[in-house]
Amino acid sequence: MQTHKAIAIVALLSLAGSAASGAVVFSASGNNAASILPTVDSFRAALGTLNANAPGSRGTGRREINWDAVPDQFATPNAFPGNFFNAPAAPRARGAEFSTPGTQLQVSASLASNVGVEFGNLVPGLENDFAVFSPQRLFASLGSTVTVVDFFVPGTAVPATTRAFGAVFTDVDAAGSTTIELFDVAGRSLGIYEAPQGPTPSESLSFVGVVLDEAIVASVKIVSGSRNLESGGTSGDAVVMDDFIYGEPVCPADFNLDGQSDFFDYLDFAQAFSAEEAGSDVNHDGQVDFYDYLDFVSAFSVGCG
Ligand SMILES: [Ca+2]
Ligand SMILES: [Ca+2]
Ligand SMILES: [Ca+2]
Ligand SMILES: [Ca+2]
Repeated sequence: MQTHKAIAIVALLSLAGSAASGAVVFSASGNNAASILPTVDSFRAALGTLNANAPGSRGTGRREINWDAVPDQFATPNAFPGNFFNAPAAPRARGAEFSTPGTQLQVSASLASNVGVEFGNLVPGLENDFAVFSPQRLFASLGSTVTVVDFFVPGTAVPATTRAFGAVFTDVDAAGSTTIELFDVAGRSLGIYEAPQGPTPSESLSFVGVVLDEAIVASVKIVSGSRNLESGGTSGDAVVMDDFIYGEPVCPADFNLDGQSDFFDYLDFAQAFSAEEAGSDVNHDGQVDFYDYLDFVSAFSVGCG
């Protein structure tokens, strides 16, 4: 019997001088799903309602991806298409696309497929290093430990922003090996946040999630460990991903966040802009000026898909 260990930390960070005026960080590690679930659930509660996996932005709430219903044809040993969860139809319209500077993305096999669960097909034994938060599938990049997430109005090609992102990882052995870094629309970093080290040498789970007070996150760079998964061996820290949980991707033309772009958004923006309200700082550079007006009009002309 393994001893039950769980670490949960909720920290308030002040990012003075940054576009992110405040960030609330949720992080935990443990030797099973139950041990990190309270922290994951607190993060979920901070984001709000789980929205249906349908096209269009709801303005508020959250979306999730647990990889488990991905069909075998898009799971290991086959590559996973990075735009799978931004298809223009339910249940795949979730507004997140994935890429890697490595060779390909993969989702691990189901037990029924007989390929080998938890990436044991890539290197025998990996299934004994990893555990699942949601059974049975996990997610990984091959040829690199970097995975990039870009947000869109779900089911469309219209870029969107979110106020929160969190991910579950398994088998984080080295402190600092696994991080998420949030970026705004201009590619400026909004901070790097570590997934905590697991309490056991194998099959641990770790979670890190960050909530900002505004939806200014356009992309996330994930570094999952320090060993390319398929290379095997013992050097570096092999880490893979499970559930992604993120704030509803918000359409830049939906100024009043009611889930649609219409003339009321234009009126509300014009009013906020003429009053020089902080909310009309559309490009989040700390000042309200004509560039914000240009950016909003440009987004408004594109609409929300
Ligand atoms: Ca899963
Ligand atoms: Ca590891
Ligand atoms: Ca609106
Ligand atoms: Ca501005």
